[in-house]
Amino acid sequence: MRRRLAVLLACALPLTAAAPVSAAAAVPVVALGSVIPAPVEVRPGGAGFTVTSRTVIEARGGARGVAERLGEALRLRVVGQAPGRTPKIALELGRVNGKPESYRLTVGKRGVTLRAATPAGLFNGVQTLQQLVPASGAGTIAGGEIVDYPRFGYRGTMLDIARHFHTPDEIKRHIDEISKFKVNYLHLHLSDDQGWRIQIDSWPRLTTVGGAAGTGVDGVGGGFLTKAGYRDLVRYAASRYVTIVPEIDMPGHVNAAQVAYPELTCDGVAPPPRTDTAVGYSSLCIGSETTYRFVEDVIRELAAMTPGPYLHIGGDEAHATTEADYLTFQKRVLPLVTKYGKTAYGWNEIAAAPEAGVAVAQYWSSATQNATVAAAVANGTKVIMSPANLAYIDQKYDPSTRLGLSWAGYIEVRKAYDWDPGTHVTGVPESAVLGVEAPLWSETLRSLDDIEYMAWPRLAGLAELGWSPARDWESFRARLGAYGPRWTARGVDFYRSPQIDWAG
Ligand code: TNX
Repeated sequence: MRRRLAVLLACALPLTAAAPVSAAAAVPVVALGSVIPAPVEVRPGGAGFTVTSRTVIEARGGARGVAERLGEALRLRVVGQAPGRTPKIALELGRVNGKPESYRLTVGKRGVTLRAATPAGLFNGVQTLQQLVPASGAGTIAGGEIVDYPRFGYRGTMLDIARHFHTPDEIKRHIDEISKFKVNYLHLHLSDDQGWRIQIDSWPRLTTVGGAAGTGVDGVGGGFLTKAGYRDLVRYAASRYVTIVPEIDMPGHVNAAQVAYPELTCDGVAPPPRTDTAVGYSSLCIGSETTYRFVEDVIRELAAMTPGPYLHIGGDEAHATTEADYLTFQKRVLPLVTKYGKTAYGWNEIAAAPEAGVAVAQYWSSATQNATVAAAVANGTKVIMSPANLAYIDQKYDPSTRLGLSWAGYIEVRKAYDWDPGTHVTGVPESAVLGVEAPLWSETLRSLDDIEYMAWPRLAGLAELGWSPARDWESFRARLGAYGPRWTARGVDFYRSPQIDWAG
């Protein structure tokens, strides 16, 4: 059994990996290059290190928090200083190479040393280290050194909790999983036509009505986050070095808000609640001052409970708003986000507004938007890449996928992996790209299993596009196949793509 695992891991070695140093030994040896996302530099060499129950974790000062988490995960003791020859994993804060989030991991006979300039860098290194400890818990990490840092500062995914409310516990479990791949932003789509999911004190009916039982697609996705619940999620995410990006979608996708507050429509009449999946039929009343009082209240309250830099104001598919009204709206609303200390972030339609020069545009739609986005970039707008036909992890893998939609096409694992965010849109150079995000819309999703099945393994590939400097499908494919048993061991429901040779 052990031998079989060793052989499987050996077969899965990517091009950059070391050969197993002790093929004859009974314990598996995990190559330094087997990690997802692929590290920037891997220099195999020297004796490896075997983690046993005698291994201690050594950490001082600012390294202690991350070390405690590693200790819990590996069930090892954490100490301030380990005596002389004790086999140890030492975590230390100190300069590596000046790159944000970087870390250096050195593996030798006596132990492992992980060094980073910041706790976020240490956390990244710990994610790498955990993938190097054999899934079985026993075994040897190959000797050598990794020096690693991300290509992009923003590696994100989005979860739609408007179409279906996913509970704080489900969101936390998802945060645990995404952070293992160094995904560091979680965008929460908090409002849409079918539901409103975040408590706003100055407009309480948004959640008492808009988040009530019976809201959501098919009327089965009710619920909302209280302010305390949201703050708790923000803290939980931060402890995994994940930043929450809240989104209130407007001026379209507002039916749930208008059901709760009919004064947000132009005729003052409440529309019927909607539980279907149509888009593009609702709009805030652009000429009404009530609209801007509402928007400012929401932005102010949301900004006050969000420590992260971004506040997403939606802006997509506003088909029930005229183009002129759309621009009028953005002219007032984009500066409001700045007023409350946040960077405005919106779907790529916001790029049409001159005020978007200080904002971030999330590229999702087809080539018809490219010229507008490129012009905005020339005016200072930064871009997050989420092209729907490649990065939308709510799309089916193939025609037989039970969950998901397919309007943007089928997205198998290779398709999600094999593109370049730095050159994808003409006129949007890598220097204007902050990173990559994989949105997960929830029209068809109900449970955590559903979330996981759509996210994994594609999100691992998109995380690699955001982190690693180069992509190599054959290498990724091999590393992914070897990773499968880790998901299985944690009970994560993933899609066993036929493109991958799954181990275990
Ligand atoms: C388009 S893409 C939407 C969402 C849907 C999604 C389903 C975008 C910015 N808007 O309203 O949920 O398609 O795939």
